Amino acid sequence: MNNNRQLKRLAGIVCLTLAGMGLTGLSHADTWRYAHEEYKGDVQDVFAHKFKEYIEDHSDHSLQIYRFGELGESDDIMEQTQAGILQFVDQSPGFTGALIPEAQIFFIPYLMPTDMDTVVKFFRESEAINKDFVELYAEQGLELLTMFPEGEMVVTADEPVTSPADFKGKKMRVMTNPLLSSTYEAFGATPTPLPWGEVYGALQTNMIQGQENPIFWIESGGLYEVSPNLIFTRHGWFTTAMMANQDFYNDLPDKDKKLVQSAADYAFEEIIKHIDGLAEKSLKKIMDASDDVTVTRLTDSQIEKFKARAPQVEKTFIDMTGDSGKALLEQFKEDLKQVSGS
Ligand code: 6CS
Repeated sequence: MNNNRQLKRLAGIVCLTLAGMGLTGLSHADTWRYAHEEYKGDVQDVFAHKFKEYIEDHSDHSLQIYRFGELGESDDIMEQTQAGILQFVDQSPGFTGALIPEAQIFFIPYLMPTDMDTVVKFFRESEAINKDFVELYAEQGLELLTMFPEGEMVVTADEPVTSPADFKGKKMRVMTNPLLSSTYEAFGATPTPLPWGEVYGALQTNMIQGQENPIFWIESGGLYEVSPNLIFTRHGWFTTAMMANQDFYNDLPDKDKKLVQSAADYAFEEIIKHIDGLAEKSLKKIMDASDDVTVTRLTDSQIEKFKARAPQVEKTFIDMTGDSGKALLEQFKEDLKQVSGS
């Protein structure tokens, strides 16, 4: 064999070896871990399973999903993700305030539109959501993959509430972010921050007299059993955020980064279909299950009394977050103007 042929043969062997590594060594199948904050069949669980379905249908990787309680509370699963024990997490901004104060923007009352189509358009198109928040989460070692709405916030209480005066003396459970406490203070109530695991028991024992959540959760968590007066205040939407540990994400080959992004996009579209009509279905289940439930839909003039308290919460948000929060709020409002067409 002359030198030339020997070289060609060697080159061929090297090529085959590299191709083999590509199939077996470099692109091996991994099992990724994903935790969220809800129960079987709830919105975050549906999202997680759609994400899993896409990943598993389009790669050799598999996804292990952990639901509420299996690995602890919301703060625990975030810590585990930051530490790299979990690769993916869904944590709602309601619990992210200490880590990313700007995430509390969702708790400025009456900032978000009330109709679902506009809300969905906002999540799809907003620069604040799709660019600014990505940067804010990245500063905490997190690759934000998507934010999505779960449902309109509805207040439940021990009696119907139609004005800030009716909230006087009521301890209202809030998720553990300081801005949401400011909102309920502004509404005339006494805010009581609690992790989710303590809410049902606290309502049952009258330690607290109310809370807020989307209807599907009031139904699935049985909150109406212990807090039967539902009040539609139209002050906000429950939003959540799904993300990856950033070191894990950055180390993925490009094709897996694309896979993860596409899986998040697919799950987003599926969840928008899932939440369409979900509140109505859940309300019907509640009404069928209980004779004690009352439903109060605030009139426009009743809403005005709560809305009048929103500017003080907006000011508190800026005090808490400084220039970064102020810029985010401006972008948020600009994006809302674009999607509302006003
Ligand atoms: O109120 C809460 O804490 C919970 N609410 C919803 C809709 N999802 C998860 C969260 O922990």
